[in-house]
This record gives sequence, C-alpha cells and structure tokens, in this order.
Amino acid sequence: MRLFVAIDLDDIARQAIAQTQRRMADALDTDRALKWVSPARMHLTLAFLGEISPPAVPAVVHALSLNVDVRPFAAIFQNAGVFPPRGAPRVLWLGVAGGASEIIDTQRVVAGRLTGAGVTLERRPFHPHLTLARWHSSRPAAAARALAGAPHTPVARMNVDHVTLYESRLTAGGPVYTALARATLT
Ligand code: 2AM
Repeated sequence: MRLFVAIDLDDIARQAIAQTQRRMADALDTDRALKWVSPARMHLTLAFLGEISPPAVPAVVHALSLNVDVRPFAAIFQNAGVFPPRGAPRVLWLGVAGGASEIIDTQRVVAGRLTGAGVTLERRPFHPHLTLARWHSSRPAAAARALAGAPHTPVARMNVDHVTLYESRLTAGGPVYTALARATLT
C-alpha cells in the first residue's frame, strides 16, 4: 500500500485556495504542461512513506493513532514558489507564512514515530508547502510566469489539530486517498 501522512485542509481554506489557483491560472497564458491539484484532494504532506507491505501496515496505523505532543496551532498560507528553485520547475506551491515551526515540530514527531515503526523515510529536507500544481514538462522561464499571480497577502488561516495517515491509490481518474488513522495534536 502506498501511504503518506498529511495535514488536512478545512473547507474554508480549500475554497480560498481554489480561488487563488483560479486567479493564478488566469494570470498565466495557458500552460498545458501545468496540471492543477484538485482542491478536494489537496493536503500538506508531512511524510511520504511510499509502498508499505501489508504486514507492516498495522504498526504504521498504530503509530499514527497516538496523540502528538504539539499544541494545536494556526497555519497561514501565503506566497508561492516552485521546486526546484532553479532550472525547469516541477512543482508550483503555496507557502506557509504562519505555523511553519509548529508544522516542522509535528513533522519531526511523525517522522520519529514512522522510523520507530520500521519505515525508511526519504532523506530530503522537509519544506512545508501545499502543492498547487505540477508540470509534466517545463522550461526555466515557466517559473516566473507561474509566479506572476502569486498571493502576497494571506490566502487562508486554518486551525491544525490533527494529522492523518492516508492510503493513496493511483487510478485513471487521479489519486484516491483513504484515511487509515488520525493522530490528534494535544
Ligand atoms: P507534495 O505534492 O506536497 O510533494 C501523496 O502522493 C503525497 O505525497 C503527494 O501529494 C506528495 O506531496 C507527497 N509525495 C512526496 N514524495 C512523493 C513521491 N516520491 N511520489 C509521490 N508523492 C510524493
């Protein structure tokens, strides 16, 4: 099973982010290589576990069912950027202008739990972000064009009080996410 852990968006944040996506898309000439993430499926990924064998899943579900010792906090989404920061961009993201240190603390707890459950995580450093769109092919100039309509004032403010373990199934209609466990911030 393909698993990941994420912070969910609330409906108000989803709507505000959808509006920002539309505004950014309107500011762009059509870039057919840019595929916007559906707001209904959007989340802030804390850890991508990749393929986990069925016998290893119960330990992961257990690890993500225990409370996380980080107080609930407010996250503020603002500004945008691309990954990688130079060269041909692959991901267009919305940044975190408030609550970033709490998100990083939460990610550290989650990563520790997962490692304790026997999961090997990617080594790359964690940069809190919400993926707005992905390019399947691009040129370096696409980044500046995509960022022309980036929001410099807060897009959404949302309370974060839990994280969710999801299974991701890749289907012809796009990924389907199923919640398997939830850890409450306390
Ligand atoms: P991202 O878009 O914020 O990077 C579920 O697939 C989530 O896991 C994605 O939304 C993605 O979050 C994250 N993820 C991280 N590394 C991934 C990888 N190698 N393949 C697919 N998804 C990955």
